Parts: sequence; structure tokens; C-alpha cells
Amino acid sequence: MNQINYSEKIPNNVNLDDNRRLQRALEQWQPNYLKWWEEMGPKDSSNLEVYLRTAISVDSQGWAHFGHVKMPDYRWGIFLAPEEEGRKINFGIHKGEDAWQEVPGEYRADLRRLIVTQGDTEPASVEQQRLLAQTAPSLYDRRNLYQVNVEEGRHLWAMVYLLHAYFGRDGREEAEALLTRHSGDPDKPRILQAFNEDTPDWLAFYMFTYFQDRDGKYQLSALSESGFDPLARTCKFMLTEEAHHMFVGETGVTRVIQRTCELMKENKTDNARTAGGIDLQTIQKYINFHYSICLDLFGQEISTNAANFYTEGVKGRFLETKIEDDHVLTSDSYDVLELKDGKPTLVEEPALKSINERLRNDYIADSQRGVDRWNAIIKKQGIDFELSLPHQAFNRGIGTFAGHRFSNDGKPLSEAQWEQQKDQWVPTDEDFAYVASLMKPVTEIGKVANWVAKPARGINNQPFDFEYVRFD
Ligand code: BYC
Ligand code: FE
Ligand code: FE
Repeated sequence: MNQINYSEKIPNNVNLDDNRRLQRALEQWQPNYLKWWEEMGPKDSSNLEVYLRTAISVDSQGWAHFGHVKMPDYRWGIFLAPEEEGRKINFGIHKGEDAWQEVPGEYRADLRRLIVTQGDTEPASVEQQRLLAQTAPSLYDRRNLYQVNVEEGRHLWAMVYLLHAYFGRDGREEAEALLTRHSGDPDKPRILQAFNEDTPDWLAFYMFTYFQDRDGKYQLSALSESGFDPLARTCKFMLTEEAHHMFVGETGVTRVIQRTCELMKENKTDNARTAGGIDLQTIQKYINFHYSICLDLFGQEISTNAANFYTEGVKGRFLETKIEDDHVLTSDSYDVLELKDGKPTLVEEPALKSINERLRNDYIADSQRGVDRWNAIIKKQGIDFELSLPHQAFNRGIGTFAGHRFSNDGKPLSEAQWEQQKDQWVPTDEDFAYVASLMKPVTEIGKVANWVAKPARGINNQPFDFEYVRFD
């Protein structure tokens, strides 16, 4: 069961050949997917051979196989984490009952909505990253970009499988729609705003994989607690892939900071731009932007939707079973940061309605850990500068702070004050133009662009000067 069958048209570990109808439906979706990949996926990649990892089993040990793969021949498939015998629902009003193997009729709409929202983000990210290979700072980076792209493509497959297998005709329609909405399309945009933003350069890509893929980690973790077992198992396996995406982000930003500090010291300057690097102020502005749009991805602070998802047992909290409480939460409270008398203020709220906020807080703490590691690097280099996450209220588009202006440290501002000061907090056109001016592709084996350090190690114990991408 854990072994993946690669002799089939759609590799899978869900015994797809036992269900001809489903197999046929997915085989009909497959060419549409490939057409989308060709048109909206990584540009001009179809003739490249890339050193990619492919899942060969879903066990925690040895699931990955590494080898050069011609990009469109990557074997996207359907992989669920192993079934847990006797798994129960661990929260909400069904706590203690057997996990569902089929969709409960009364929760069908909620589950479909969650799966569609999750599924929508996966191809969106591939679309957002479509042009980045053209300016990759090394073959190593280019390979990592492609690895992330094929896995996000597979995550789309994971959600499409659930839609086809468990939601009948409207599931099939939703699966089609996942290929017709597009990132940034004014008529048919992606569902969540952060997935309609541009990812114009590699600093943005590293920030994306650090901050936005981390939202993936937290949302997938919450969904992997679901009482709907196929969803839980799918998300569990997706999480194993997510770790690499966040690694690309964290080490990417680390390498930029490392190089910036080196350039500042070598050239005895406070401004890395004069030495062809990305200055720390610009890095801070990118953090401010990406972090704040990702906080929106957790939804409203006070959410009846989230309370319902929890009570029904369809979406849990991060590491639900490790939390020590009753897992029903009807009599618990939670401190939520809200706008009160014009100021961000902690307010005690019912825990059930604060589920989104709690997940956001878990995310904030996790995001901070990387920032601390980045600061340690700057400090070690003897440079007097500290990066930080902006205040939770800063630049928000969803929730209590949306429609109001705040400084990076959370002080309320008038619209005029914001207009006057925002250039010090979010990247300006000039900042983008400067970073863009550095984005020259490096395609020589073992070489890296001047603005970023080489990684500490290569992929799968290969050296940095390995042919991670072969051009024909
Ligand atoms: N943008 O009660 P609320 C990933 C809407 S990333 C636009 O708070 P809820 C990945 C909301 O739809 C992980 N609209 O909503 C990363 C609702 O609309 P209606 C993606 C938003 O449902 C990198 C209204 O506001 N997975 O995997 O509790 C690369 C009320 O809001 C937004 C998931 O998100 C927004 N940001 O919370 C590749 C998991 N936020 O009903 C991949 C599935 C809220 O009034 N999704 N609204 O019309 C969910 O769990 C929930 O839908 C959300 C929203 C947490 C996103
Ligand atoms: Fe994903
Ligand atoms: Fe990801």
C-alpha cells in the first residue's frame, strides 16, 4: 500500500485501477493539467533535464528518489500517507467517533470549500513563479525552483483526487475551475489575495517560500487533523514536501543576508547597494510586505466559519492532539488582538471563534524563529542592524485591521501619514527596479550571482558544482 505504482498512467497508492470510473475521470483531467502546465507553468522548461526528487513510497524513510528528469515527464501522482488503524476524530462534537472514510452529507459543502481553497493556492504559486527560472542566480537555485513547482503541481493533484473521488459532479466541476482561475487575472483571480500578487525577483521568491509556504505548513497541519480521513492522509504526505519549500526560503534569505554582510565588510560601506548587493533595509521591506500579506491568509480574527469547521470536526488546530484541553472548546476563551478605540488591543474572546487567530499566532512564532537566526548571522558579522517582523496590524487586508493604517510597529496612522511614510516600510518602485537590475541569470555550473552566497551544501549530498539542470 505504501509503495507507489509507477507503471500506471497516474502513479498512485490509492488502488486507482480498482475504480475504473474514477481512473477514467482523472485521466480526462490529466491532459488539461498538462496543457495548463505548458501554458502557465515554468516557462521554457520542457526541454530541460532537472535533478529532481520523486516520491517512490510514502514511508517516512526513503520516500525520495533523485535523478535527472525531463520536466514535463515528471510523474505527478496521488499519494496518501499510510492509513492509521482505528483512527478517531479528535475534536469537536464528533470527538471519539471513528474518522470518516466518506464525506458526511451535512459537511459536504464545508469540506468542498476547504479543499477547493487549498487546491487553488497550489497552481496559483506555480503561476506566480512562472518567469523566475529566467533569472535564477545559479543552477542549484533553478533546480530548487523547479522542484518546488512540480511539487505544488502534485499538491493540486492531491486536491483534485479528493474532489473527483468524493464530491461527484460538482467535484469534477471544481477540478476544472482550478485550472481556469489564474493568479492576478482581473476576471478570474485566485481565491486568496496573496496568491494574486507578483513574485518578480528571487528575493521575493525566497520570501515567498519562507512566508507563504509556511502558511501552507500551518493550514495543511490543521487539515491533517481532519475527521475526514482521506483529507488528513493527503495533507500529511503533502507536509513532507512542504519542508523543502520552506528550506529553500529560509536558506535563500540566509544566503542573501550572508552575501550582503560580506559585501558591506569587504567594501567598508553601510550600503550594500554600492557594492552590488541587496541592502538590509530592502530585505526588511520585503519581509514587511510578504509577512503582512501572509497574515491575511489565516482569515478573520473572529470567524464563525472557523468555529463551525472545528465543531464539525473537519479542520482542527496545529498539532491538535498535543494540546491539553477538552478539544471541544465551548467554554474556553482566547486572547485576540483587535482594533479597539483605534488601537490594537488584546480582547478575551470565545476560543471557538478564535481558531483562525490561534493558528496565525502559531505561525507568527514560527516565522520569528527564522528572523532570529538571520539576526544572529548579521551580529556575527559585526554589523549593527536588526531585522524584525512588522506589527500584526501593519498593511493588513483581511480582518479587524483591514482598511486602517499602522506603522511597522503598530501605531495608528492617518491615510496622509501612511502615504508620507510608507516608502520606508514597503518596497518602492525604485527598490524593485534595483533588485530587478541584479537579476541576471547564471547558468554556468558551480557559479553563483554576486548578490547571494553559495549554499552551505548541495542537494542530496551532491556538490554545489553539480549539473543540477541540463540544457540540451
Ligand atoms: N483572501 O471567516 P473567515 C498553501 C474570506 S497556503 C480572500 O475568516 P475562513 C501554499 C473568506 O473566504 C495554504 N478572502 O474565513 C503556499 C470568507 O468569505 P465569505 C492554503 C478571504 O474560511 C505556498 C470571509 O473572508 N490553504 O498551501 O475561516 C505555495 C470571512 O472570513 C481571505 C488554506 O487556506 C483571504 N486571505 O478562513 C503553494 C486552507 N481570508 O464566506 C501553496 C483552506 C478570508 O464571507 N482554507 N477570506 O464569502 C481555509 O481554511 C479558510 O478558507 C481560510 C479563511 C483560513 C483561508
Ligand atoms: Fe503546496
Ligand atoms: Fe509549498
